[in-house]
Amino acid sequence: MHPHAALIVVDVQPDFMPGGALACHEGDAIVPGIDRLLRSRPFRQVVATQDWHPRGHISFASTHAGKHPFQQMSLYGHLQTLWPDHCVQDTPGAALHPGIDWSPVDLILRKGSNPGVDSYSAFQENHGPDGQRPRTGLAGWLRERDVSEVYAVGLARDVCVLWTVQDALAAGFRAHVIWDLTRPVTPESDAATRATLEEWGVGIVDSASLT
Ligand code: VGL
Ligand code: ZN
Repeated sequence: MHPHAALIVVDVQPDFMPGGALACHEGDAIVPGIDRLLRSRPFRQVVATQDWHPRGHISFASTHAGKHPFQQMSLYGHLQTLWPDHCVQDTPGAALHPGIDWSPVDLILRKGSNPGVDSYSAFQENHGPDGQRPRTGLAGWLRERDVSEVYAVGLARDVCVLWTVQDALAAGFRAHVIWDLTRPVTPESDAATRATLEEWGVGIVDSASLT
């Protein structure tokens, strides 16, 4: 393992598990592998993100009269997918998944708490009303700790993991996805996700190759 690598564990929360409010396909399958990876801790730093929305969040279909989950709408000039209510602050579905021992995590980053802006990536919020994407400070936090490359696991492969990796690259980090420790909201998107990652120069690796 590269001595300057960090692991980012994205949104491993009950609401993204099968039976949850916004289920990822086979989302639960990644839980034991992430727990094992955290125990062996082959990374300099470990960051976990936690999707953490207030009630009535702008990304919830229920917030918009006549809209349905998974519909898209234009928001501040960008396409916003509308989701079922999920990861509402202080509900059990928003907890960090109880099947993982989170004690090796150095930083837990909550995102999506701005009621009017969605936040997929660990590095930046989605576009806000002023057209900006406010930074979370994670890039600086990692640089201060001599991190130059990141490995991403978690949920969802086609949404928050993908956006996190894209912003990691934009912030100047090398990026890898541990493919077998991610799962998508939309399994049909897998081929496109893989092609996009390859085009960006993101390393696609298997967890077995890390230990
Ligand atoms: C996510 C949709 C909405 C994710 C979060 O974690 O990928 N997707 N909020
Ligand atoms: Zn969300």
